[in-house]
Formats: sequence, structure tokens, C-alpha cells
Amino acid sequence: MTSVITNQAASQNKFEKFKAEKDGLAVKDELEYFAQIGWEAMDVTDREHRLKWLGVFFRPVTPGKFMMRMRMPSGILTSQKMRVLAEIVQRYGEDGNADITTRQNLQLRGIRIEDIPSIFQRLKAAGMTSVQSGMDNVRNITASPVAGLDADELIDVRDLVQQVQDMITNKGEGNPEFTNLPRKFNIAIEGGRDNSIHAEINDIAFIPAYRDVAAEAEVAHYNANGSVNPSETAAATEAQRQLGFNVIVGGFFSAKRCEAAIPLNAWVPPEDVVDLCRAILEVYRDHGLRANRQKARLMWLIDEWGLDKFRAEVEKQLGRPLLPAATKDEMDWEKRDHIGVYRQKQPGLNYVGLHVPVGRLFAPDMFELARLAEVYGNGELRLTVEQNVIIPNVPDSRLEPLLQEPLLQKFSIQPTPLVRSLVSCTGAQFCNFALIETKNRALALIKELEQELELARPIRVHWTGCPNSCGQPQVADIGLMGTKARKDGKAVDGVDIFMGGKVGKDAHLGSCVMKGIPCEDLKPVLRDLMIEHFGARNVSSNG
Ligand code: SRM
Ligand code: SF4
Repeated sequence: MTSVITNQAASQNKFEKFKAEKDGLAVKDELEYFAQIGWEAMDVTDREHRLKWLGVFFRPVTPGKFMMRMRMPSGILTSQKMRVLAEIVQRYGEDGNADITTRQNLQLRGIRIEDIPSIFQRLKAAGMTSVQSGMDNVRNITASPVAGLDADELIDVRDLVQQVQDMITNKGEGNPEFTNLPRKFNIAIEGGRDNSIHAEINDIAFIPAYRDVAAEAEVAHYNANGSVNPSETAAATEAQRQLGFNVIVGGFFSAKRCEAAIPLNAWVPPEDVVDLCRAILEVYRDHGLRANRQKARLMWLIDEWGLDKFRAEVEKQLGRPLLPAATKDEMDWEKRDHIGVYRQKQPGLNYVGLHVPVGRLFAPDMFELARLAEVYGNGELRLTVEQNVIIPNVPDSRLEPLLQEPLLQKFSIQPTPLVRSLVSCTGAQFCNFALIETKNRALALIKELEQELELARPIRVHWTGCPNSCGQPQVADIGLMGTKARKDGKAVDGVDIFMGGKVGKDAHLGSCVMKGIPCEDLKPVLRDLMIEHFGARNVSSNG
């Protein structure tokens, strides 16, 4: 079934026009042809837009060297998969690298169009896909990076995440049912207690919550009889509580507007997650606003309709009523960053979180990570939304030798406190939306600050190169958003500063507190903020 676009205004938007002319996914059958004619001869819309439906991104900053965005459900991959990806980027020498993204994913760089058909074959053989990872599609589905390992988790969501991805992408082959959404769409499924997925910034997020079956039975009985029969209530409490998810919807960041997700007032058992995702996506696909791309994310539809109508339409699409949300959810921990060594729920096993500075990997790092995962763990690797990597399933007896491995000098389990929590989007090195360079600048500046400050605790600094907010400055202790500032009458690289972001339990978004700080003047500003708000001290003032 192809999508039904009911919004009449759709025809006004150039993106809607080219999607209506030819579905993005159609370029899948033309890859051999593109490889033959080369990137310069390709139709511009195919090259710069439709290829993103396959996860292949033309980079105007590095013409001819494409970026490939994978899908990594729950951020999980195997050593074999990592090796295949390493071999791909290795081919491109200095141009090739890979970034761990803020959605627990990998993006490969340096890719030539002539290699794409064979790369796709290799990805398929290795059980990987990059399909529908860009443009008006559902992005990588995030989950706790320690799903299935964490002794305190409530629901192991790995299977669910895979099922949702399979439904949306037709098991990675591509699914035209969901290739013409009004805009991008983010889904996250949390099974743990610490909101490791930033639930609040997703279009749909599932949050663990207990439905109080006993209380519901009591209310139902009271409604039917006007009184409560103690013996029946006692029987109902037998079943006690049922574990499932509360659902929140509409969270997003864009240059125009940023919103935290709001409760849908719905609780679902795990077995209904796939169906509910499908129903919400269908409602969004068929009724989402399409006239103006700045007003097309799910929250704009919820605004237009009101939450009650939106919920009712979702129920209609689902074909059954939704239960109301549980009164409280179980996200009651501070957020963990998973860096370091931690015991797993499986006796005698540990997971080891390695810090990857600003998420940047090169082919030798990727081969080494694959080797370490095989030699010390069970070959599995996990990625985090903080752009780091976890080696799980390391037996106690293998821990010490793992910690002695040379790669752990580069990817430390004990990074210094500011570097530890640094996150950065791609920035001007590869992204044409960027107003400033981010990753290298972020790392250099934070290292300088570490020389000058003593820190009481990690401070989460997020950099993002433009107002699109891929680096999530609104969730940071200190968020830095690229802009053009003025200094001595000239336009220079600058940032707007965000503060007040809270992650984990009771998460909420930070807001802009200072505008247009030139990057060359940023260090003292950050130093003062860290001293004033986060208990940092000047190294020189110690004695
Ligand atoms: Fe993003 C567009 C990179 C996470 C909001 N994002 C882009 C593009 C594709 C623009 C482009 O074509 O150059 C960037 C690719 C640059 C490159 O070469 O790497 C880009 N976004 C990224 C990544 C790689 C940042 C990173 O370094 O980690 C993240 C990839 C995640 C993934 O694996 O899929 C990434 N982007 C995000 C997030 C964070 C999140 O999802 O938690 C957001 C904010 C949350 C949200 O979407 O609500 C985000 N990206 C955007 C937007 C603004 C969306 C909007 O509604 O206006 C754009 C621009 C757009 O879509 O028009 C954008
Ligand atoms: Fe590019 Fe802007 Fe996203 Fe950074 S925030 S990756 S500069 S679009």
C-alpha cells in the first residue's frame, strides 16, 4: 500500500512534489546505473534527496564522497558487522571514517557512488541495513544500551525494537508504506530506569510503567455495584501490577521550535508496542501537516487537533481502545553514561563502557573494537546516545587483560570529567547546514578548560553546529549552538549558550541563556559558568 496524503496543501511544498513524483525508495533499483554514470551525471533530486531514503547522503562539503547512515536497532552490533563497516571505510583511506551518532548509530564517510551497489550487497550479507534512515522516514530506534545486561532493568526491549524496525522497513528491504511521512520521525523504547534514551525528545517514546490491575478492578466493581467487595478486591490484587509502557508523543527539536514529548494518556503491554507504533505512524502519514516543512513534525498535528482528537484517531486506526496511562512511570534514576566497568545481571559477566571522544572512529579503531569484543566478550558491541561504545559480556577473569589493551589508552574507561560528557554533532567538517566547526573545536576547548579547572563532577557539554540541534544542546548542562556572531564589525564563528537541561528522571529541556558569543571568546565564558553553576574551581586558586 502506498501512502495516502489527505492534506490538500501538500502540493505547495517542493519536497512533497518530488516525493509524489517518485518515491524515495525507487532509487534502490537504479544504484547500478548511478554507479555507472557517476555522481556528477546523476539527477540532482535523486542524488541530493532520494538517495537518503537508502541512507546515502550526498555531502556538498565533500562532493563525490557520500555519507552512509546505518540502522542499529538499540545500538547493538556484532564484531563481524563492525569489521564489515571498518573494511568499507578503510577503502577510502584518509577520507574514510565513522561517527557514532546521538541516536546510537553509525555513519560512514568517504563512500563513492561507484562502490554503493557492492557495499549494499555486503551489508545485506552481514545482516545490516541503512534503509529509510534519512529524510521523511523513521530514524534509528533507540533503547537502553544495556538492555538485557542491566540487573535493574524492567523490560528487555531489544526484541521489540527489532520488531518495530522490521515493521517500518520490511525487515530492512524498504517499506513504501512508511517512506512518505510528512517529516522525519523518532521512536525510542526504554526498558530501564534511567531514561537512557532521552525519551522526552522523541516523537514516540515508550517508558516502563506498571498498570495497577487491582485498582482498576476496584473501580470497575465500584462502578458496577456502587460498593467495593473486599474479597473481590483481594482476588484482584493477586494479579497486582502488570508491566508495560506509558506512551509519550510529539517531542522534537527543530530550528523553529523545540518541544518535550507530552503524555498520550495511554498504557500498553509490550505485545502492543508494534501495533501502536504502526497506528501512530499511519495517522501521522495520512493526516500530518505537509504544507510547511517547518511545521510538519508530529507535535504540530497534535496542536492542530488537540490531544483528545489525536488519541481518538490513533485508537480508531489501532482498531481498539487504549488503556489510560499508569499513574506513575518507573523512570526514577539519574541517567548513567555507562563509561567504566559494571557488573551485569548474568553472574560473573561485566560490561565495559569505553569513551570515544566526540564519537569519531577510524578504520583501525573499528577493527580493534571488533577484535576486543571477540577476544574478551562474546563479540557484541553496543553504542550509546552519548556517542560511546560498550563491550558487554566480559567474564571477570578477562577484565584485567582487557583493561591493559592499548586501545583503552585512546578510548578510556576513566576519561577526565569534562571530556567524559562531551557530545558533538558533525558540524562544518562534513555538514553543509553547519554554521561552525564543532567536533574538533569542542574537544580542543574542553581539554584546555580541564587544564584550568578542578571539577566537582562531570558537566555535560553538548555542541551542535546549527539550530537543527542534532547535538541536543537542550538536554545538556551547557549546550552550545553554532551561530554567526559579530566581533569588531566582522561576522565570526559563535555560539548561543543553553543551560538547564536535565536528563534521566524528571527530564526537562534547557533554554537559551546567552546569544552570539564569538567562539574565540568562549573559553572564559564557559569557565565562569562552570565555576558559578557547577562547583568548578580554578586550578590556580587551590593553594
Ligand atoms: Fe540531525 C539533519 C546529523 C541526530 C535534528 N542531521 C541532519 C543532517 C542529515 C543534515 C544534512 O543533510 O547534512 C545531518 C547530517 C550531517 C552529517 O554529515 O553527519 C544530521 N543528526 C545528525 C547526527 C549524525 C548528529 C551526530 O553527530 O550524532 C545524528 C544522527 C542520528 C541518527 O543516527 O539518525 C542526528 N538530528 C539528530 C537529533 C537528535 C536525536 O534524534 O536525538 C535531532 C533533534 C531531534 C529531532 O529530530 O527532533 C536532529 N537533523 C535534525 C534536523 C531538524 C529536524 C526538524 O524537524 O526540523 C535536521 C534538518 C532537517 O531534517 O530538515 C537534521
Ligand atoms: Fe549539521 Fe546542524 Fe545537525 Fe550539526 S546540528 S549535524 S551542523 S544539521
